[in-house]
Amino acid sequence: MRIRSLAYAATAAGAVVAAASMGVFAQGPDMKMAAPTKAIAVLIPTKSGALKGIDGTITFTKVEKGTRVVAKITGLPEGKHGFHIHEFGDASSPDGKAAGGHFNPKGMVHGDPSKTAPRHLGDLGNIVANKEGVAEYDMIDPDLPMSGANSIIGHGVVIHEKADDFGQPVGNAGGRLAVAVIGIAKGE
Ligand SMILES: [Cu+2]
Repeated sequence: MRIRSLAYAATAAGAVVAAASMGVFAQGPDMKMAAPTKAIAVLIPTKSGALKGIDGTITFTKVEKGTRVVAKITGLPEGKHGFHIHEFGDASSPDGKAAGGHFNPKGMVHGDPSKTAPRHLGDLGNIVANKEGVAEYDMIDPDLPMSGANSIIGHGVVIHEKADDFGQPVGNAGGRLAVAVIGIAKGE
């Protein structure tokens, strides 16, 4: 009898635990964080980028017509550099390759984001560095989501050695000078 009541007690306790965890799931939608309105990516130079002293941040802010992408990067060789969101938010490899290929959740061909033609979601075109090595970028992208299935949050950003010439399959932009991970930032 005693054993039986203990077993009963254990079952009852289990049920309470189960109910509690179900409760957590049931509360999911309420507990879920609101969709991010701002994200930030802080550049980490690759081995070759570190030699040049590359530094900078990229912010993504939700605006009425899409996502505003603003970047200021210093220490770049003068000229155009391919600028993409890559599949992985992984800056761990010295050559930047842990960031994987272009973020392309819709399975499109590579393209120029300033055109209406198809593009990888991660195709941000080029950033252009002046003689002082400073590149600034400020564009509103109508297609970059910060929430939902194709959210850019947690993916990577890559600054390439060469220009993205929009050739197939990935724009011939060469090696990687810096990588960043897109994280949720405090909204404005
Ligand atoms: Cu790239």
